[in-house]
Amino acid sequence: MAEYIPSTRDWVREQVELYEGSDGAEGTTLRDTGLPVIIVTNQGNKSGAVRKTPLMRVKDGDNYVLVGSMGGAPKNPVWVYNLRADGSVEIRDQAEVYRMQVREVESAEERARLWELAVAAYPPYEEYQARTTRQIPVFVAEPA
Ligand code: F42
Repeated sequence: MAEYIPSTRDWVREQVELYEGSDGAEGTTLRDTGLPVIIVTNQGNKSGAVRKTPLMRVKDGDNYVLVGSMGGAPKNPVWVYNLRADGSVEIRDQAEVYRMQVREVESAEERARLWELAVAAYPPYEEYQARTTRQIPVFVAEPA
């Protein structure tokens, strides 16, 4: 089993600890928004270490949509490069943990449909896209 390297950001690391430590009973929403969050566990593409990233929960049937928004920052979050390199992940949604395969959404049509779902689940995504010139990457995680 590879070593787990927690996020360098306190609030992110603490959310992962609370969420996983309570088996998905606590820490499952984004701060006081009440909106649900999932935890994506994957491998770092350089370190090979286990990485855990909380993301907003956007569902499309049995699939999850992963949005690399990082608050509209100019650069992609690092996890985007990890998932491009290796799409094999585990997704925790409250008490359930699923093995999933992630692919980046390439077609404009599919992206438009999933982006709409994402904004419906978490409206600030729209503002984040307006804040940056990069196109925010969108991934879909499907049951492995
Ligand atoms: N971020 C989003 O982009 N979208 C969301 O919907 C979202 C929701 C959300 C909800 C709750 C919450 O607590 C956080 C949320 N975040 C959301 C923030 C998200 O969890 C990440 O913190 C954020 O996207 C930044 O991701 P990051 O991968 O850039 O993380 C940074 C801060 C980080 O900790 N990086 C590590 C580090 O040490 O700097 C990761 C390093 C890493 O993965 N290294 C790779 C390796 O091999 O191990 C190498 C990578 C390379 O290619 O260089």
